[in-house]
Amino acid sequence: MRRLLPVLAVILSVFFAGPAKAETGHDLWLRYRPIETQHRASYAVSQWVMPAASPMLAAARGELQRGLAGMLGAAPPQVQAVSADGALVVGLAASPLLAPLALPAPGREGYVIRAARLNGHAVTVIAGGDEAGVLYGVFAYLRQVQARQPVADTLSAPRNQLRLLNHWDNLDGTVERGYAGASIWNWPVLPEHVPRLIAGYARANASIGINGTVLNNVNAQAAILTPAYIEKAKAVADALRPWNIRVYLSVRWSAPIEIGGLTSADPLDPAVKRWWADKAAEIYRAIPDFGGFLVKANSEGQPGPQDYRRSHADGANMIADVLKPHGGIVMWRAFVYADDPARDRAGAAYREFVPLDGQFRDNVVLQVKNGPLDFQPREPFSPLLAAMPKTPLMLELQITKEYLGQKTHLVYLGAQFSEVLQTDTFAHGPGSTIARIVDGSLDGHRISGIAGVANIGNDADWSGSIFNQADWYAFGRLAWDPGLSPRAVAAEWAAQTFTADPAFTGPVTEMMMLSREAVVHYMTPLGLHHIMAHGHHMGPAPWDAIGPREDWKAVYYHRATKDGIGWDRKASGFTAQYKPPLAERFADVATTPEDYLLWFHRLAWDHRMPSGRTLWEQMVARYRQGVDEVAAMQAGWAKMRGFVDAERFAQVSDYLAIQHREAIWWRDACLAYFAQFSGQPFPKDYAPKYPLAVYQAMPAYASPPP
Ligand code: GCW
Repeated sequence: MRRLLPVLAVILSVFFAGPAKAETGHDLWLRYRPIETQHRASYAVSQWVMPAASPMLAAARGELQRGLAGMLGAAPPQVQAVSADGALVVGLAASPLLAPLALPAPGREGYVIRAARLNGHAVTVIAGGDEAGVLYGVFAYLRQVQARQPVADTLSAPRNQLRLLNHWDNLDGTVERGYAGASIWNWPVLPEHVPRLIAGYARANASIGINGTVLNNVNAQAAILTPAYIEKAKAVADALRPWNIRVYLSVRWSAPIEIGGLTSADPLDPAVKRWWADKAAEIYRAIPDFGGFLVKANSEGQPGPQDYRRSHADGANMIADVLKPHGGIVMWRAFVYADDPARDRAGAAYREFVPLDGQFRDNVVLQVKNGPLDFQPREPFSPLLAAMPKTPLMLELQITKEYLGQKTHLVYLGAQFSEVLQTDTFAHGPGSTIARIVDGSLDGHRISGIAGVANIGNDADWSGSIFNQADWYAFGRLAWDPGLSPRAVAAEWAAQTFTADPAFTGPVTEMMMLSREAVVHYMTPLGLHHIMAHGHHMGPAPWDAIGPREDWKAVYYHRATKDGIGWDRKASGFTAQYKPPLAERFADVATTPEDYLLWFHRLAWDHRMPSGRTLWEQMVARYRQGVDEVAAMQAGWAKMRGFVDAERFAQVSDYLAIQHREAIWWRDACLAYFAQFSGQPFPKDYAPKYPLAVYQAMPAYASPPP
């Protein structure tokens, strides 16, 4: 028996410790694992002082307690005044406790982390410019410890004022373009019961600086504005408030007719305006810090002011006026392409909105998608972003992977988001990055912000896969500070989510950065776009030519014939929507980056590329490269087995296998299709496995065996 004891101990420890616990990923990046022995001294805390006289400060204190307890084994004693070296002192920068330190002013939502001396003792201070700043400072401190980074002197404040998630959640619990289960709002049980998931959601968002959320789909139902749903939204708002998250709602333009008994929704009709004013007052009675409305109008069949021959400005301003007395804002979406598709859909939003610059009220912000089309794997930036200096512009990014492999593909979007934010638009000459347009600094706007279409649902892992969590994480971090390196954000996420061991974070960060290029290569290389299957947008279908609108068909976008492929967007007038020197750069094949080549140009199949290959050969090479890159990701992940619990390791491996199979599907289906036009053979060592007809006959969400 005595000899069996150690064996038994091992079995028991395996049984009760980490590895045997079913690991769903539900804890996200907030895991607070015990600090390894060799790192303990760096993060020792002898005692901590943190007064908390409000729900938000109490939330911050609870989080710190939880984090310290998890990482140090037990939370150190909480005391009223510092009496030992190594104490942690947390509070408002201006509080009597911290004011004597004369710290630099952190500003709104900002914080300072600093080594200092208090009462003669060496302390670490976390000081917030306001209560939200304290909350964010606590999370920043915990992040550094979790990532096993040195606790560094930090002064940080958000670059963007509005850091919002947009949920495309419907009231029946489904989520448009959602791949992570049903809506987390669980409307039927609200307001009486507020599921725990909602507080967990708020806490996760606070940890990355997100401070607002639009609860419902932009394809909105009028019912969201009925008293019953306002009560439900109030219950959610109450649960989010301690975490500094405000609630916003998407509204349907025709709501005054559908639920208000009016016969018109004309923005200039006084009865319509009165209805909206009463509705706003009703909402603010329930939710005093309500943020405002998000509006999708006259887009993809949604009603809007143009139904009454009024402009987008007429519509936005009417709503802005009724929200103004309450401090609310209107986020008016620029995703419109109502006009004639014969005129190139890519240029539609610019044509509609640029003439309205300067006509919007000061509490209107225009919400613009990063690309001129629609969240493609890679798009040039929307020229609208550089063309409305008198209007605050909010950037809309898509965190859910509608066009990028949906639930399973590992595609790190932090790299894509950063690429967009760092793009120079030349709006006012060099240095006019998208980051500076949306943060308001370029044109001196009061409102600034970034919205991300959420990838969150009630799946155990929140986002449909473990690696999709990284996209949510990176969105929040980059909305706070667009200047962060996406690579550093990936490393920080991986360290907190799995292990801070550089033997793990190094290769995994490389894999994440590679994944962003891989998806472009195996789906839409060389500037191809919108060649996915109709409707559900999953899988390749460059042959797609069905449907009610020309500009919903793949063939509208690639235009492949025996003569060539791509769209001459100089001729369509689109390149002229960019500022110089970009307008000229994109108008000339020689100066257009390969990434955007077929976006801007129509070229013959034997066009000579800088590589010396023909266009066709380059296309084949890029598609093949994409598949090879996914294979490299698989091989890299296989080496990480020793660092990761079995469940999460297996999910990632399994999903990478799916991604590999589907990357082959993309490569082969697209090349089988384009081969009919190219007039050139496949290379000797490659040909699609099946004839084109097999790919064309695949049912939705099914790919042929590799
Ligand atoms: O990308 C398209 C999506 C729609 C979406 C629309 C939009 C919410 O396919 O599902 O509708 O964009 O952004 O309004």
